[in-house]
Amino acid sequence: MMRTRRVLRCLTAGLMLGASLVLGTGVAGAESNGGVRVMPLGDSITDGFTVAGGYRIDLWQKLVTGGFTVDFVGSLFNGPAALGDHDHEGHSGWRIDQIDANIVNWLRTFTPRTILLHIGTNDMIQNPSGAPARLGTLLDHITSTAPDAEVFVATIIPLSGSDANVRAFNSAIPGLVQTRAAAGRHIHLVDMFSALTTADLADGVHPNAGGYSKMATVWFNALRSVPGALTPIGTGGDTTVPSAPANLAASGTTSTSTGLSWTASTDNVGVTGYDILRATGATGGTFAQVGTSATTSFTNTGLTANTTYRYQVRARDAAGNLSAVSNITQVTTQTGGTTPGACTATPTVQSQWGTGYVIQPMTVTNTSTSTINSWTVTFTLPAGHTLTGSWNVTVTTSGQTITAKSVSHNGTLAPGASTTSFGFQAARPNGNTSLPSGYTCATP
Ligand SMILES: [Ca+2]
Ligand SMILES: [Ca+2]
Repeated sequence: MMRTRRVLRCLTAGLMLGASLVLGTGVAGAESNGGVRVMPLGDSITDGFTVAGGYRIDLWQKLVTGGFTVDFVGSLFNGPAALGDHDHEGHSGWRIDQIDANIVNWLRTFTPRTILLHIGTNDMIQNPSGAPARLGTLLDHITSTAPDAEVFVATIIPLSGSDANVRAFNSAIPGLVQTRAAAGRHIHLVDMFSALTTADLADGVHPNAGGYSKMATVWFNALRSVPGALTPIGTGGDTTVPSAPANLAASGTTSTSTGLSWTASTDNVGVTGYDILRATGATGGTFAQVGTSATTSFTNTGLTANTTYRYQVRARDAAGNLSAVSNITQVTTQTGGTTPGACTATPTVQSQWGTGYVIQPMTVTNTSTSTINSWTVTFTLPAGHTLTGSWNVTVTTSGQTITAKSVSHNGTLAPGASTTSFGFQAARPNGNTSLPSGYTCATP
């Protein structure tokens, strides 16, 4: 017990020093993005001892991935860049009574929409007797000062050497929450204790990174379970989620991209957009958001060749309500992208006249150090020019962009070798003297 107490006090000093070094000032500059104000409230477990930022890091990531716009608030500030908003109210070493002595001022200063409270660990170490009554007093001060705020009250995580005290304290919390909820207070119980074991602790008191991640998951699920907890007050109180998008399908899949489309969702107020989620592989993996769309289609680029992906989409409304996810559609990208720069294409103007020209030969040279078995030359015709003929290539035309692919007898080139078999003819407006440009060559 005494050893633990000294540990907690050292932590406080260490964290203050760390914050000063990182910020260059002793006092935080608050970050605000105009999102829903959420106050992480408690002690060093909220501050994030052993992992600066603690559960707030993964919680932030989940909120961002989920498409929620959140503004963490509080008078303190710490954590890494992955924690996009460093504000919090987690006071290292503090007991319930110390939080209680300051809570009214903090609530009036930061006016949180939602409060995440994890407090009592230092009481277990320093003064467990009467801790539930002190927590009840704190909850009354919170809910009377911020009656519209959604207050999430966690059971405290396991604490090495104080298991009986922790269990006794936690066992009182459901009753404290239920009596206040029954009285109309916006207060919710969060079972944090059962999410962690002492194996998730780094020092017997504070979680390790994995333990904090578990806490983040519990907080996130709790936040999602209460309509409005992540929605600003005054958005019309819309708590109806849109219907799930349907008939998600992929088309036009290349080696690096695929096109998605789906049937629109409906909503009591209106669908404002869709989130596109992707997992890699035919099974397993985790769906993560890769983009958003205001329409019922999306093109996902930057994919890896010859790779299987699964997609889902979900809809959102103006209040931030998210629909269930759509059906899954699976795609496998085409084998092999092109390798630019493995070859060159050099045009020779054989002849030209007022209304046209012939490029012959187009010299294609393998500039790489290995044999290539096919090549693709791309170039741009000036406006008004049209291709009237070509030879010894397969041509695709897209607007003014011409793509010419080798055929069986001229695709294979040893390192340094060239072919002069390919050429083309084009027409142009009378008097126009311009010629094609932007010749590139790639394999295959
Ligand atoms: Ca903030
Ligand atoms: Ca709605």
